[in-house]
Amino acid sequence: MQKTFVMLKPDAVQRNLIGEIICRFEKKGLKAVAIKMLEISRDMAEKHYGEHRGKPFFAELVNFITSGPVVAMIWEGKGAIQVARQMMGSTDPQEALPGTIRGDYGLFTGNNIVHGSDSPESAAREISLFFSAEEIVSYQKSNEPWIYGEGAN
Ligand code: D4T
Repeated sequence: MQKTFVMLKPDAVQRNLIGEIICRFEKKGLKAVAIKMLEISRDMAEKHYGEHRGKPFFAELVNFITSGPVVAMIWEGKGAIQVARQMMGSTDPQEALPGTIRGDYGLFTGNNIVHGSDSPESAAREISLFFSAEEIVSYQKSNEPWIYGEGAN
């Protein structure tokens, strides 16, 4: 099954949205295989957002993501990368549709609550940046046939 990296940004933590957002991923049927809270160092932030280095919002982005604790997670499931991106909504919360996380909880691009990997390559890179192999669990859930049909197990 595909794995994706999801991070609840400092604004989600400060605004008491951790449980609400985890609840959405759980209810969708995705499976949590790693979760931890941490403070991101500037070095790690610059690595995570390396593709944005040189853009006008880069310094602000690094300042924001290092401004308080975040929750780093790995969610597993069929098509997990695309599914999580759709659940998050557009980067700009003003444009994100109601029903998406950013559409329901955000108003400003700089503080857009959640990050999710945008491709299998970025998922692999971000997972290995934030988690060691020992921190990622592998387990079956008894509800899988109810999510994926009888072919699940
Ligand atoms: P992340 O990477 O945080 O999941 O966001 P997206 O994948 O949806 O969007 P992105 O990589 O284009 O942007 C990364 C991050 O930068 C902030 N940002 C972005 C910003 O502050 N101003 C901007 O103009 C843009 C484009 C928001 C998300």
